Amino acid sequence: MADTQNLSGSALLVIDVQNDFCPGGALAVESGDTIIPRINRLSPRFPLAVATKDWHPDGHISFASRHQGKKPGDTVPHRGGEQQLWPDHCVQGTRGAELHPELDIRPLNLILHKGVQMELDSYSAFYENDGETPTGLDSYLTRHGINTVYVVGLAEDVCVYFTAVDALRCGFRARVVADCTRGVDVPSGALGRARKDMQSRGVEYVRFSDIPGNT
Ligand code: VGL
Ligand code: ZN
Repeated sequence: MADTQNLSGSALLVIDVQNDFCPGGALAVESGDTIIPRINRLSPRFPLAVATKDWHPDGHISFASRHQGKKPGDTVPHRGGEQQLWPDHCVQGTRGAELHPELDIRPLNLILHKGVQMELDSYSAFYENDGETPTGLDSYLTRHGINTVYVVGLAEDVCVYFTAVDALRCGFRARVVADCTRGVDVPSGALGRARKDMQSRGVEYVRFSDIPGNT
């Protein structure tokens, strides 16, 4: 079992717990809101807690509505790779882009906006999707003496996945809290692949009850 006895040197990364990713939202993750009470119990136990918000300008490259004849789930070629297309979501300043009202923001040290560039998506909290533009989170965590990140939030196979993998790339230990995340599984099978890939790279899966201070 993972050594989770002591949370010093650990940060909690709360990924995209926003209205649009919760039931009723534009890109709802099934039972996405059910993880919030557990996240609220975790965040005060960490010396550092960071939340991210997916924060797109209207007309963002990742919106199917921006590409003629395309629908959510399709992909378009983009900068030598592929851009996955989604419904319009997390548009800056809208209610859908706000953190879910039940998420306790009081223990959060930092709220990081990502995906703010019109022509570039950002799934990971560490790098934008070009794989090289840093968000600044790596330096922030390093300057705070962090060596391990616990990743929770939405969605497990998209932003949680890319955040956990990039955390390893930045030299942190990365742990996903299995019962504090939920996946979209788009396209179907993506969630299973993401879990397998994370674990083969060295991301550890832990449960809420494994984390010190939980009762
Ligand atoms: C996300 C799809 C598009 C996420 C963000 O937060 O997982 N998924 N943008
Ligand atoms: Zn997005």
